[in-house]
Amino acid sequence: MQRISQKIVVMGLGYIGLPTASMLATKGHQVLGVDVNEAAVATINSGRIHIIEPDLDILVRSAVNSGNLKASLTPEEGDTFIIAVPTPFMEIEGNPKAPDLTYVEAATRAIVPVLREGNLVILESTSPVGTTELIYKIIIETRPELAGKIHCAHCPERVLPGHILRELVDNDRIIGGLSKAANEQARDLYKSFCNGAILLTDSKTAELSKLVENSFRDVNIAFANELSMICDKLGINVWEMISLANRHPRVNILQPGPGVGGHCIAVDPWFVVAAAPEQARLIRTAREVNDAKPHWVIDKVKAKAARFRDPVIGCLGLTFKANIDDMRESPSFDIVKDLLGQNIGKIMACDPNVQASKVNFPLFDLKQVIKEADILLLLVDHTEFKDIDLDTIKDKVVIDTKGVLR
Ligand code: SAJ
Repeated sequence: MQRISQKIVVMGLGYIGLPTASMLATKGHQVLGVDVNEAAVATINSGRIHIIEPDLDILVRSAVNSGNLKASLTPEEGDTFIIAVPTPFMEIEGNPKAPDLTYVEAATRAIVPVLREGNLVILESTSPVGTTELIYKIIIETRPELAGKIHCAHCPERVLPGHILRELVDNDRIIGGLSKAANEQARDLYKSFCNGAILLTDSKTAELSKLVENSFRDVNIAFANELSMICDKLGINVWEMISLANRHPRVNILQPGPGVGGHCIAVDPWFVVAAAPEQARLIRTAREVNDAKPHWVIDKVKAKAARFRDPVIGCLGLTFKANIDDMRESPSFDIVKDLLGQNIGKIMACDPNVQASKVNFPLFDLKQVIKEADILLLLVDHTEFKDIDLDTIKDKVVIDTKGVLR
């Protein structure tokens, strides 16, 4: 491990920026975390956190208490700048799923005035191919005297929400620099906290490999979701069938669900499609299959509800995956919202991880839902739902999108 202390400015204090900034601070670097959210800046400066992630509160507290981590609304001079801001999609020129680089561009423009010769600018945000070059261009347009004297690299984040701190240290990292010097400087920085291999390449290869990792997972989940619909048509238990097929030494099918959520896997494949629409046919189709799955689930519920006079429909889960509180791009949340507008019966939504103030419809306690529901729709495999006593629901119609109530 290298232990050369640096002054590091981290732009964006969300699910990636905050853990990275805190990790660097606890390794002895002087870190300034910058965010546009005033409340988040104040919370972090008081040693607390504004997002939910296991053990992050402890890491942030220790980083702030050590004096090595400070949060601010504006950047200052430093040695290295890390950009970790969102890259969602938006409608641009008729393409409804085009990459939105507004935040990356704004973060870059914010650091331009404080950059110095020899600085390293690292883009961690998942980005379309060519974004690292774009950052360099933006810098040089305003500060032409820095041409050839600023180093830029893409180092895509690859951590899994729920396991961020462990994966931040253990995962291999890809670094794609615009120059050899950029690669070497970035490698030395990541070596200060990363136990995984550090793999050097060029910026475009690094950008595409990150997008492809998430597209790979999306395509494989689409395969599982397609199988769930085929099995439903043929009257076959998809969970049993997949577990049997997976006993083949070279088969590893993922699990079906109500659709694909989160801010990464449901988004990043579109960046590949936007860059090569004619070639990315499988990647586009996988997105379409996964995006269609919530509608298939809604139709299932409507068909079952039609058999009752005034059905009570218990919906278990709102988040985009198990044991987190994150509802971004969550198919479960979208399904519940849709059912609430359908006038097909009483909808009782339940999620032990979601605070009532975070949604604009009533939430019910699990026990009450189990007692009152005619139809139980399981949408998220939270631990609390896995622990449901099957005897208590044996008289109900169960639509189990995650295969846990078996
Ligand atoms: N899902 C399924 N079936 C499965 C696995 C997942 O339906 O067998 C669904 C989940 O329920 C969820 C969605 O897919 O709705 C995505 O969940 P996830 O756990 O697969 O991934 P994320 O979005 O939490 O994190 C991903 C990770 N990428 C890969 O595993 C290739 C993570 O390593 C990335 O850092 C992260 O995206 C990111 O930030 O890009």
